[in-house]
Amino acid sequence: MADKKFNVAILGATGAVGTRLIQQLEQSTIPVNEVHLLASSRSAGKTLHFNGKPVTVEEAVPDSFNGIDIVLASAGGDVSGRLLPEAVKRGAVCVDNTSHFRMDDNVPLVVPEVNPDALAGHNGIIANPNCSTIQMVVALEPIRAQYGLKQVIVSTYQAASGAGQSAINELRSEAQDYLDGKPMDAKILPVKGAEKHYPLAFNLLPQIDVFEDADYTHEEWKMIHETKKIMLGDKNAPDIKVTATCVRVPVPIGHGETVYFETEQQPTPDDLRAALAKAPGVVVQDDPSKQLYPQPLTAEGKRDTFVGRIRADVENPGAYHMWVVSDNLLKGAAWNTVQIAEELVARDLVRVPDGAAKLFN
Ligand code: NAP
Ligand code: 3JN
Repeated sequence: MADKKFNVAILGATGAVGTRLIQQLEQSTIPVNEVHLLASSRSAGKTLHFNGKPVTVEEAVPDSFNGIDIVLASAGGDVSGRLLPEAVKRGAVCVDNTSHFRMDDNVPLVVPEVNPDALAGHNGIIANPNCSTIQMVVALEPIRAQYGLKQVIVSTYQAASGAGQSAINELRSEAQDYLDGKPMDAKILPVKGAEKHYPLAFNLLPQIDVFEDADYTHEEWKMIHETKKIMLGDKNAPDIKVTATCVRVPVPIGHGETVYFETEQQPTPDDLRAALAKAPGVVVQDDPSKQLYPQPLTAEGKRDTFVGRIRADVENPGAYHMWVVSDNLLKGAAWNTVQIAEELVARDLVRVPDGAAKLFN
């Protein structure tokens, strides 16, 4: 096993996340034998590169997974729902970046800094959480582990790239039109296919994805349920109360979050800084005297989650604020996905248990 090299397929390889999956795999500790780059028929035949060598993009079909050991998937929930069971049937272990399998009881939802042991009983599919959830739980887990956690109230400031390459393009062309004094033409945000579209450039959109129960958006419900599944193993766990407001901001890359939380004990802000400073994947940037705090521009291209503005709520003992920023396409998507795959390799878990494929039929 020590010398094994893995055949890896990247599903959605041409997308905003997929291109970063290629880079993160190139920089990973995973010993790669062959890499297969899969997308839709639209991109079949295009040339991308892996470690400097050209690789032709293939149309993703069930037989694309013959002989594949690891699938890194980021081509949307419907594609994962259709193709990942086929990959598992053919013996490939899949790390899925979409929401399709996240709440399935047979599927671990994993952030390696928080719940890596959930990988142990996997059935061939492991889910990568939503980007906004990942960076929040990376910052909250060291606090929960040391001081207990009762409640979380989060507001997000989410970059355009969370909605795909087409949303980044839309933000750029709207910004140019605004500066040129022309009308802005919104066709994608806040949600592709919705009845109304609004410009994001020079604006804020308090809607990410569609509206659902209790007037929360789908993105807000994802943050609530995913946080509970990752931290407590149950999407409805009552032990930590979580509520969210998700807002799209005119930033290309890098999600910000104000996280207000209440702990069981009453640490000082310095205690919280110390707990975060030694936590894996976290970089504390918190010095008001030097105007040091995390920003999307400085987080872009990095794998870490950056935390600053840590302070107590002076009118509510045991409650605190912090500001959390991360590259949504890396720690929020491609890096977390590849990091899960690294963990599977390190733990000798790149195998599909007998009979697992039927769980996803
Ligand atoms: P994107 O830039 O629009 O890229 C979509 C990718 O999916 C492209 O490679 C596209 O290939 C491929 N694709 C589309 N339809 C396909 C099909 N029928 N068969 C095979 N491949 C197909 O989107 P993105 O931002 O990379 O996001 C992709 C997905 O990743 C999202 O839908 C979402 O599920 C997930 N995501 C997760 C997070 C997170 O929070 N963890 C964040 C962002 C995205 P073509 O080039 O052929 O069109
Ligand atoms: O909008 C963002 O900033 C994050 C978006 C994530 C996303 C976009 C389209 C589809 C997801 C996701 O991963 O939660 C999905 C999805 O797979 O449901």
